[in-house]
Amino acid sequence: TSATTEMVDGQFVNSPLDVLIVGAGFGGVYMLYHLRKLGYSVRVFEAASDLGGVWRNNFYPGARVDSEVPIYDLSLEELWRDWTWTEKYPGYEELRRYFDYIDQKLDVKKDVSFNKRVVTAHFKVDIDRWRVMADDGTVVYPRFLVICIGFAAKAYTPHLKGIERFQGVSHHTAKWPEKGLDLKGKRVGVIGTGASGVQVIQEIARDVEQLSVFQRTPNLAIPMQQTKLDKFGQEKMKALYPAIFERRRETFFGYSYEPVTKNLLDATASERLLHFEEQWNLGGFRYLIRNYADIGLNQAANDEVYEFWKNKVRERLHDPDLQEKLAPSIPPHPFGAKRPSLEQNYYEVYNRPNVDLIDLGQCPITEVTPQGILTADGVEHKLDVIIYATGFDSVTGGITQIDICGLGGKSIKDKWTEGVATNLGLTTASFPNMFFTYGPQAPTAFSNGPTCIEIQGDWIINCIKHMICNDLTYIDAREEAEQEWRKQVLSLGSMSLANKAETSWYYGSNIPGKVVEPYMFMGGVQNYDKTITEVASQGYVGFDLC
Ligand code: N01
Repeated sequence: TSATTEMVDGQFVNSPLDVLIVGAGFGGVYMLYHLRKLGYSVRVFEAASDLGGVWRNNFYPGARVDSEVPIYDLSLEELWRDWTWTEKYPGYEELRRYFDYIDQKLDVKKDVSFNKRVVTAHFKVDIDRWRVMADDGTVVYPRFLVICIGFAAKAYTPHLKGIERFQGVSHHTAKWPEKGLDLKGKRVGVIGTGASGVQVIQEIARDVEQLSVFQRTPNLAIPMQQTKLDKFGQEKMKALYPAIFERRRETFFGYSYEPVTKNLLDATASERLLHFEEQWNLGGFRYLIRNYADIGLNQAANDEVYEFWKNKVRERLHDPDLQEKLAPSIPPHPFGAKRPSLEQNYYEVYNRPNVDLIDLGQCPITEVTPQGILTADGVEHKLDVIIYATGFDSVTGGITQIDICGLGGKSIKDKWTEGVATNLGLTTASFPNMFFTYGPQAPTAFSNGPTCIEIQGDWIINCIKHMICNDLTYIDAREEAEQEWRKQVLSLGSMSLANKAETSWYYGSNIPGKVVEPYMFMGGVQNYDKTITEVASQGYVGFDLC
């Protein structure tokens, strides 16, 4: 076979691929739809057995999205015109149905190869193509490689002493068993109280015999204010959808709302109180995002936001000891430094007699035993099931676990050992014709997912089109441009109060040994969009094209 002959699903294919997309979640599907429409040959390799990306792997009990619809929709009218959600914050089952519907409408699955985890991607200078191999040995040679694996593609389970000796059942939330797990009547331990932990805890507490929550840092969770949605209401709203989708690109976090422009310290006490109450009752991320302009930068303003939050939470807890553990007098970190979860009945769960909160700050885990978890006070918490809600080697972990080699045979993992370097959070120098979405040095977790994905996706699509239309072979980032971008990302990250959290996946400090630095662009979605659009319209300054 010649170097450009491809094998897809065991078949040799004669026409070489223009683009290989890795991942069939929101990003992959969006890219596939548009690139295919432009007439390019495109294939998607997806490690899971179906569409859905993060919603394929994260289906622990209670898994649901923390962004409201339609903000969380793809903006394609072909999709939203006939689709109706049943809840403002849909659960994973409904999100999976949404992906089935996407397939029905856009016929995407015919171009997706499932159960194909990409393991290597090497750039071949002799043929100006990538050689990409999946774990089943399938090899393709695309001209362009677009990685759409999201920020949570590599789950993290801590190396606890004795972990392998546990005789019960244990699962990471992002590796939930496909056939489900019956927790009724079981003694269950949950380690971790991030977004995944909060959701699983509030969902399973009523069903299990005993729930032991191992908390290292309390989550400063805020009310979701879940709402049922009906068809009639949504149909009426649809007239506004185009404006909503346009608006979400113009806001700091990619939602349709912004912080108020006033600083908290300039508002009167009664004004603050009313504003806090209003955002709290509207729910979602409003108490964070629609709060005063200075809460992310000014500690005194932030302290007041924390105080209101603490009092609200304490009202819901019966026991003073629990109040102090879950809503401490001294904030564990500035409010919003770690992502607050959206909760429904999270705090009430701790008033239940079958729920125990183990504060690891006071009493750390010593080891996992065959029967459960031993803490430093000598108590062995006997368990049938351990749920690791311990997060991810986020943002870079999913990319660096693939053996990706660019020019000169250097791997991306080696390139990023001292810190990440990308140009605009879209490409990295010496890896020509390779792009990524919803990854490092882009707004990513500081944006609503689909907003960031569409902004970056459009840029990549236009870039590929520009390359093909102008008969260009390569686009590669210039090192000086990526050093400039890195400087900006680090500088924005160091100004934010977010860097005051001790362990945070925003900075990589949740993973032992990972370089601690801001992993995402915190300068605002609208500014990001403007910057990358300008770079393209000025003829891709900061890139070499030939
Ligand atoms: O992960 P996390 P996640 N011993 O890293 C604890 C998105 N998401 O899966 O805070 C004991 O936030 C750790 O403790 P600490 C969302 O963007 C979205 O929950 O480091 N504990 C923390 O409590 C989110 O931000 C949705 O002190 C240990 C927890 O484990 C991101 O994914 C749902 C430990 C990890 O929390 C990640 O969320 C789910 C150890 N050795 C996820 N190591 C929705 O949209 C870690 N922890 C709803």
